[in-house]
Amino acid sequence: MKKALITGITGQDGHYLTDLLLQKNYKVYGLVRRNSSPNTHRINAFLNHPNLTLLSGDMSDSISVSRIVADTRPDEIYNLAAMSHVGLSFNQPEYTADVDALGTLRMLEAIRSNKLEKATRFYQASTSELFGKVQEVPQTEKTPFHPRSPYAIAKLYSYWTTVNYREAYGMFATNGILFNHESPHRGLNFVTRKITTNVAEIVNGMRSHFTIGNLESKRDWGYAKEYVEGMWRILQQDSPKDFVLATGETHSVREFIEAAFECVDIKIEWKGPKGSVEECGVNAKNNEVLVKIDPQQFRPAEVDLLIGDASLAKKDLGWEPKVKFQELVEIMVKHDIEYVKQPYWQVEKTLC
Ligand code: NAP
Ligand code: G4F
Repeated sequence: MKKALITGITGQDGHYLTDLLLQKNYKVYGLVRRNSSPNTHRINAFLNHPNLTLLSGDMSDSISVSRIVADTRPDEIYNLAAMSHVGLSFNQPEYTADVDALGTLRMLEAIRSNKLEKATRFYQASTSELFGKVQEVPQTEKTPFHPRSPYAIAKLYSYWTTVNYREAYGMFATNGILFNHESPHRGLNFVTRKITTNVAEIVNGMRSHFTIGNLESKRDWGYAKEYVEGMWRILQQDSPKDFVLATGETHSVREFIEAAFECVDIKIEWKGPKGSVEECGVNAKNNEVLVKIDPQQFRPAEVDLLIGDASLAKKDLGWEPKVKFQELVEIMVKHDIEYVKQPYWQVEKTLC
């Protein structure tokens, strides 16, 4: 039985990867950080699984990281733990660097100090945010990086540390450069889930409108469930290599909002000067304002356009995403229309 250690197991990708690896009959260990309230809601369904063990640790603490590697001696490590919110990283740059940059170094050193360089395969959750102010369209494994946030800069450190440990110590250490991937398990303060939960609340008569930041930024949005399959395939190759995972389609935040409202038969019309804070989205049927602009949601530096070319993943991994933009929006809206009716939703949204 193969053993895998997942950091960030309580996150969106952690949920889908745990599900996948348990189905593949792995023994799964999850590094979980201490929280004052339970943070395992996404993996509650697996908690009684005999092949899942959660271990207390924190990526900012090299002692716990090293101890967990020593105790578990995993065949594969998926390093998903991160302060993953780009906007918030501008407010918490030092913490973001500690966890997202040095956390990776701590894990790679834990592999070395436990003499597992030749035994343990390492996957680093790298990101399309590395491309930032993009140098070419679409972005591939060869596109130069230009990070635009403390988050992306911390992830750049981790990207190169992973490459360096591969080259310096012959480790099977790889980067998955993943473009945005979403799902009903996405955190509530990422733009897609923010939109789908707010649309769900509007259609259920629980709110009249919601606010949003930059409508123009474009992202290559895929379905998280398919992306964790790609992570696993990256670690099953004969030799370590870095891969882009993406859909090859790009859509703006504005288009995401329009598509989400379309799922509930509302056509959005935009009123007011385009790109200004006076612009708003109204219900074309009755002129009711449903979307307003909140300048506080804009970032000090924005990533305007991401679109990935995952040809290498298709060729080498046989990985190709099936769920594209429209279906993804439908999956999320359909889920959230029921989700916001649950009693704990009111608590959850105030905690966000
Ligand atoms: P997520 O839902 O925000 O999950 C992040 C995970 O990291 C959570 O389990 C969180 O624990 C954990 N974590 C945060 N700080 C930690 C610390 N100090 N020690 C231990 N664990 C810590 O993120 P995701 O969307 O699943 O993304 C997974 C990874 O892929 C992240 O590294 C992200 O940066 C990267 N990535 C994501 C995307 C995307 O579109 N989703 C694209 C490219 C790359 P709590 O539950 O306790 O908060
Ligand atoms: O949903 P977002 O916060 O995701 P972002 O910044 O693209 O980062 C996500 O994807 C990365 C991969 O490219 C991951 F590495 C990272 O960990 C994370 O998972 O924002 C998407 C876009 C941005 O341009 C943002 O400015 O939406 C824009 N936006 C507009 N209004 C908003 C809002 N973003 C958020 N979170 N909230 C808003 O109200």
